[in-house]
Amino acid sequence: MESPLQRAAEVSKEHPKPDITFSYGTAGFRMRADHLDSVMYRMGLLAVLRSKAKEGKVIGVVVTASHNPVHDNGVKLVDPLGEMLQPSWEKHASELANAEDIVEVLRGVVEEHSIDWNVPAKVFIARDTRPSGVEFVKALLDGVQALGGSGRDYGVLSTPQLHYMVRCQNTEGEYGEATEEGYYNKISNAFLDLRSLCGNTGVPVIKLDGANGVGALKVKMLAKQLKGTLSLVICNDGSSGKLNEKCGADYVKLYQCAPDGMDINPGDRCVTFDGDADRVLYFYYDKDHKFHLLDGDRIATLVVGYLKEKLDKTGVVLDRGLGIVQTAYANGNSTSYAESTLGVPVACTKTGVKHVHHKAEEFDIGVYFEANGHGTALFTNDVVRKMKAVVQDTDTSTERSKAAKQVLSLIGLVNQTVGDAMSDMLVVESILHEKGWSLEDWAAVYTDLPNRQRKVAIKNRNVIETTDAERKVTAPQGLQDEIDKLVSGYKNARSFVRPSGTEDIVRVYAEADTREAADSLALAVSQKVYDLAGGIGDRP
Ligand code: G16
Repeated sequence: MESPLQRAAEVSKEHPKPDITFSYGTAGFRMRADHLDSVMYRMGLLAVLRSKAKEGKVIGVVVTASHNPVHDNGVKLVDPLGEMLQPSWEKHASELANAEDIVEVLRGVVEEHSIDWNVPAKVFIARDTRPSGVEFVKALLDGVQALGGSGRDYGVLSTPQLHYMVRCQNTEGEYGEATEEGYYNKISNAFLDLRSLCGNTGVPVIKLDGANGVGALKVKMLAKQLKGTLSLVICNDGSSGKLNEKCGADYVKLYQCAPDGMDINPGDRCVTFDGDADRVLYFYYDKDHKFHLLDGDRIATLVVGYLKEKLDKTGVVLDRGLGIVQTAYANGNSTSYAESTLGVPVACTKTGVKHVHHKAEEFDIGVYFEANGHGTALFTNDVVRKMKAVVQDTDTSTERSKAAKQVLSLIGLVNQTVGDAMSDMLVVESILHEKGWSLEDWAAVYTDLPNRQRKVAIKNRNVIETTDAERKVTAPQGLQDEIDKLVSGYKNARSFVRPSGTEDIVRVYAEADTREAADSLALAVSQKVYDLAGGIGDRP
């Protein structure tokens, strides 16, 4: 009889590998969709081995290229508690994607992890709205079936919804029901609980940029369960525009302007999702028609400030405390506000949810947000236990009991597996509603240092090497000295460069005391990258 490995090799002929080197980047494999068929098939194979290695727990696979243009696609694996794939398995993913002989690599993984072929494997799959995703799910299922695993295809879901399904299934329903309806029920119930505990009235009107992606579809379904507590005007819902084209959270953050496809008046409360709805940002125009962005740093400080206030009211003491995790992109003023005004410790990691998430687990309540709007909050069981004890032991009419109930409802509302645009938006809405804040009130809490991000195309982005949570360059030689020299010419300035793990470019970030200074520093650093690291195309 044919062995599973022989079968995998046989079916692999239907998914030939192109002459390309693949690498598991910031959020899995990501590139032009035309090159990805073999990678999809092979990730189906790997998901089966991962599931077997985790005693038959469900492993998730998401077919998405998130913020990238529609002609790209990508794939990433999701571990049993809905978190990103364990970093030590990323090397297996890259080796398998690049292998000429897949049997050798598969055998190596089986031996290294002492995988028992008798353990049944289960894989949950979902995709975003990219047309190429349909065939890719078939390729993935071919991989899953070739190694004898069972696959469940959820069709189109937001990325965080698939993360949620995986966790629900592996915790036997403790986290929620592993269905789309279960997802909407869980977060809408928690949101309505928070609304009822706050007592304030009013129905905020939100103008939402859905990036012409999956978030626009799914938020419509969520809205039906919110019982009129929010009014959502959904723009860029995919009915005409292209995915992520001049819209979506990445575009808004990068260009610091409103997306196309929205009719905005001064003071309107505007929200933008990215293409797979795992990032969210707020923005508005003031009465002088000046654009204001409320980014991931701003959301993190809002959530942490709220939780700190509630913790103080409950009197609960946490051994590992409350903290924020940021990346090098965090605005310098958000870090100072968190540390000095809120009195909360701030940790910094490399870019990527996989890094910030693990760091946040070091706190009892770890709130992580990347400036680009990707983030969530993590709570240990100890927090839940202590809050429940306060509710049980305290007169329900007291502020102390109410605060504990609010924390528990917030925990129900947050998607603890990964950043989730829909759930995060409801978290922000809950806090703003309770405080009675407009976006202007929220923006007034601290002032961002003007900042600018740019992209530079170079021949091989891997020539750029970094250290110190990506804040310093170690190669090419001399580049960091040049950046330091440039930065010293500006006030309150900071700049760094790093290769993107999702696009074939180098990212440049600069902040300084004025808009002009931040723009000019970002340009000057981009030119140095172009000159010293092998720039291609037009010089910035
Ligand atoms: C992904 C990751 C994020 C990361 C972003 C950009 O987001 O999940 O953690 O910040 O890529 O990464 P890079 O700068 O390496 O290109 P998304 O929303 O695109 O999946």
